[in-house]
Amino acid sequence: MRVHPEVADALAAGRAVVALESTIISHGLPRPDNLRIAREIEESVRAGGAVPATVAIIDGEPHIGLDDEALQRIATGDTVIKVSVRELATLAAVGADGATTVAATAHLAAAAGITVFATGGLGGVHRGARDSYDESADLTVLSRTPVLVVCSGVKSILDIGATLERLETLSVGVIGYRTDRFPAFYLADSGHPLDWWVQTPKQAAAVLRARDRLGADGYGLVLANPIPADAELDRELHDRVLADGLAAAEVAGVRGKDVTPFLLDHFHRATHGASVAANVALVLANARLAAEVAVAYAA
Ligand code: PSU
Ligand code: MN
Repeated sequence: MRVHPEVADALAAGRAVVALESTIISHGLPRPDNLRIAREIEESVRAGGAVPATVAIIDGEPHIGLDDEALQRIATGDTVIKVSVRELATLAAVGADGATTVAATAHLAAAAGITVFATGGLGGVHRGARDSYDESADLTVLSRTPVLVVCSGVKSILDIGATLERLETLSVGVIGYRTDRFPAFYLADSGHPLDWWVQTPKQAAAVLRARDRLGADGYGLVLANPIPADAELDRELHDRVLADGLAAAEVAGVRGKDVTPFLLDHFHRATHGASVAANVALVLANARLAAEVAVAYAA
């Protein structure tokens, strides 16, 4: 594992670091804007006072923090593979480039000693999982990885209620940020209530510290930060595009790890960029909040 010198220095000095995933760059956002957005996400972490550590695999080697050349490779490369935890060893053995999912990023970040992690949305239980068994490894990995993931909930391409039930079973704590409703990525409110919420980054850091003291530190936590109100997608457009996308995936017979990128791409094309704008707004806000939590946790 290669830790970028700036990240290594910050960790050694006990300063705030925020891990960032890279599948959102390679498979979650359209080109060519994805590279610019990846840089903006890192800037947002810096604006919040922390050091960004974007995680990806370069020539088979996990990198914790990317220089600009590596970031460009992940954003523009034609052979970058979406990697979850189970593929890390295979990719290392063959020496290929990979973009890490929430699961793989959380795993590598925790191994490097990073606790706070920002992304757009988590993977979860897919609609129809009763038949397909399609549930993201993000959930099971979070149940054994001591990170706090700042995200805007999960997309309604998933079964949100089932995802929340699984998070409960897996002992992953879910805390709202200034909300008592679990967010649905493009929409601030999924309709599902939350039992717990915090009002400040300091309070979120207090939960992390208490967790450390109580020895429950093998489990992940989710800090659910709703999309800013002025960036929400129009509900009617959202519902229509969602229904079309699910039908298109069914017709195309999309399976396995291609399902999420397929649906994201459908959303981006069918909303003519409105979903990308929403995605960017929420991920920048999450990066900023994660930095503030990391700063409070490091203090
Ligand atoms: N949800 C999003 N955008 C994304 C992803 C999920 O809104 O880019 C990516 C993340 O990297 C997440 C992964 O970890 O998809 C989940 O994929 P799967 O459902 O195949 O586990
Ligand atoms: Mn899946």
